[in-house]
Amino acid sequence: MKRTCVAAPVAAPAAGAEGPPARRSSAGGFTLIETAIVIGIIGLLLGAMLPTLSTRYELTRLRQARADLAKAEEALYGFALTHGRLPCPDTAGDGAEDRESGSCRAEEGVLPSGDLGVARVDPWGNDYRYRVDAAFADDVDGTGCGPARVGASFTLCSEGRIRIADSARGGAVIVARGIPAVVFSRGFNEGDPQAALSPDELENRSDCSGTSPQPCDPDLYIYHEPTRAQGEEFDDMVIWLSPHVLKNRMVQAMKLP
Ligand SMILES: [Ca+2]
Ligand SMILES: [Ca+2]
Ligand SMILES: [Ca+2]
Ligand SMILES: [Ca+2]
Repeated sequence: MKRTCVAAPVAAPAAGAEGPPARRSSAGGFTLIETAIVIGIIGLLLGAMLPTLSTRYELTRLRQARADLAKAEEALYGFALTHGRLPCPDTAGDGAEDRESGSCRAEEGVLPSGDLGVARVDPWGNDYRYRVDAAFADDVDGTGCGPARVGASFTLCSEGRIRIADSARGGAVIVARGIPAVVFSRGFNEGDPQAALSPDELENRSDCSGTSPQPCDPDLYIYHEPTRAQGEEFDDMVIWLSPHVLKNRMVQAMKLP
């Protein structure tokens, strides 16, 4: 007679009864505590890396601004060789210089980036500013210091009115004088309502009217290294055209004398 073996059924644990202790399967997986520890370590590492990343990002933006300003300077020299004068500022926000009857509509405004073929906005999202001595940008030959060549807005003896100093306070050193044009970025703190504007930053504002928070000179611009010292905060980036380089290039191109 054939006999059949039947396995006895395994009894399921009764509801509410405690089973054997939970063990991680050999297939892997993490317990809740291990996952929390890993997340904590990743958080600490990211926290340590963020300041470094932020500094690198800011350095990249500074380098970009310096490159943009250098390109704008070269473009201004090129514009002078082509037109016999410097461009006027853009006051209407379309990237083109704004002139009226052969003169600039204003001496300070936005860099006429479209006419120059350069970047209009700095790495912090604000327009590059441009200031020109209008005598170097009008259609009138010369600046009253001598006979001028037809088609040139200035002569070898022409002097710009703009000055660059290392401070807005008394006793400042004049870094450069007789300057025909300035291009600048107002830096990272432009547009930050929490930013404190130091006297040096206020001096680089275009508004020297009675509503200005401090008396300022429209022909004076401040240039020095950036600083975060309290009350002296300064991050503007300023470049200017040397009148001698400008005239030298005009002579080499036979636009002067
Ligand atoms: Ca315009
Ligand atoms: Ca002129
Ligand atoms: Ca600034
Ligand atoms: Ca000023």
